[in-house]
Amino acid sequence: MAYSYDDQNIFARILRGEIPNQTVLESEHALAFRDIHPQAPEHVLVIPKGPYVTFDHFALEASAEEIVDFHRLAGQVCALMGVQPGAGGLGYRTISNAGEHSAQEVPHYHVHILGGRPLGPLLS
Ligand code: D5M
Repeated sequence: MAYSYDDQNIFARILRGEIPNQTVLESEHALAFRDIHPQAPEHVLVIPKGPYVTFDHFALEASAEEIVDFHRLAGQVCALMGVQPGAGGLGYRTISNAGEHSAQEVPHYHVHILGGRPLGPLLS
């Protein structure tokens, strides 16, 4: 499957330093920053630095090093937010939208991490 990556998307521009962001954490292969339209007290986006469009694109084509680095950074974001249910926090939700049926706005793979309030059932 050939994925087509638009290098003018807003997250690509953030990665190139062309527009500002509120960085939370950064690693060799990933960046975590605050969502511009937060839907919870804590709402952070985690993106790989490589040109991946969706979860499946990243999971199928990124290197093992990129995949591990990305998930480690996402875990560190949860720890920083203090929301880990196994470590005294009250929990959080991860979401990744892919494609038009999911209303993906930005065509660069990202995981939303939401926390800091009760989030309710996913499909409510
Ligand atoms: O959601 C994309 C998310 O990206 C949406 O919650 C807004 C956020 N967004 C858009 N532009 C920016 C900038 N410049 N900084 C931070 N956050 C941003 P999705 O529907 O999953 O594609």
